[in-house]
Amino acid sequence: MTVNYAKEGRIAVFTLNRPEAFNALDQTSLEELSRALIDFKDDETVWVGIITGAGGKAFCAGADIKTKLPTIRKNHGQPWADPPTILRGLDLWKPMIAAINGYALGGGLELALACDLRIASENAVFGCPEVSLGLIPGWGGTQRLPRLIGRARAAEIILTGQSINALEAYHIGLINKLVPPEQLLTAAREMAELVCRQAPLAVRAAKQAMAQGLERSLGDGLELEKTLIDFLATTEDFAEGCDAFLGKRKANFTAR
Ligand code: CO8
Repeated sequence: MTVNYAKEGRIAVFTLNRPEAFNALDQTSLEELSRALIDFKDDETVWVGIITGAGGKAFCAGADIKTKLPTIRKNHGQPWADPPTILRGLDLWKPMIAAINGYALGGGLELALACDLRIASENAVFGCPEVSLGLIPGWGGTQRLPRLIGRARAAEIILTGQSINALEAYHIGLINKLVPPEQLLTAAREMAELVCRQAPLAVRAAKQAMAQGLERSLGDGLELEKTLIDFLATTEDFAEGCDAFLGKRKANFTAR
């Protein structure tokens, strides 16, 4: 398999598995990733996803330059043809954590940007080298990077094509947490466990409100927030959360 997909309790772990090509995404890995993400989306037993790369060197070195990039020329002018993933085409409100264990370049950085939280090992390297190939970050990078770190920083990374190290990425807000390589997956699991302790429908509504709200006016975003509150008001987990607080006990959430 080019993408390993495992469920560990409430957590689903996606591991890009082409270490010989620095986990570059070819058509097969995109299709396998798409199938795994759709399963994760539909499976009520798993609440939070972690995505990482196999081998110690790379999270993902982007689109496969040998086999994937030539299809761009072939498909030019055609409707979007990549399988639905968090890069594009799949609305997934369950939270995703990127555990970045080395190079996150081009489409690899874009995959991390499509996650909600990013934890990186100290040896991680980030960059968008697409302009050096005559391309632009085309899996959402030109849109998500400036929204995340601001236009000036994003322009520097995208227009120069130069990489930055993990410490710099941390300082500019590209990643949430920086850890030694051997602690990366533990740190990602700890963060996932923290999210799993919260009411899952509320977590998903919060993700949806943030993601869709960023594309709307403040007024429309506040309306969206109200719609989601109206939905959460009817859930068993809302009653359970309040009841547990007042009863000074731990809440038992069921995603209902
Ligand atoms: N695609 C295919 N193979 C790759 C890729 C890649 N992106 N990156 C690395 N590899 C392969 C190398 O070809 C090499 O294979 P082999 O051993 O068979 O020659 C192996 O991985 C190891 O690579 P290196 O020997 O180069 O290892 P180094 O340690 O010297 O360098 C780097 C590691 C810095 C990661 C280097 O390999 C590199 O610069 N890779 C390319 C990174 C890059 O340019 N990424 C952007 C790709 S374009 C993209 O992502 C566009 C996304 C949007 C697409 C939109 C579609 C519609």
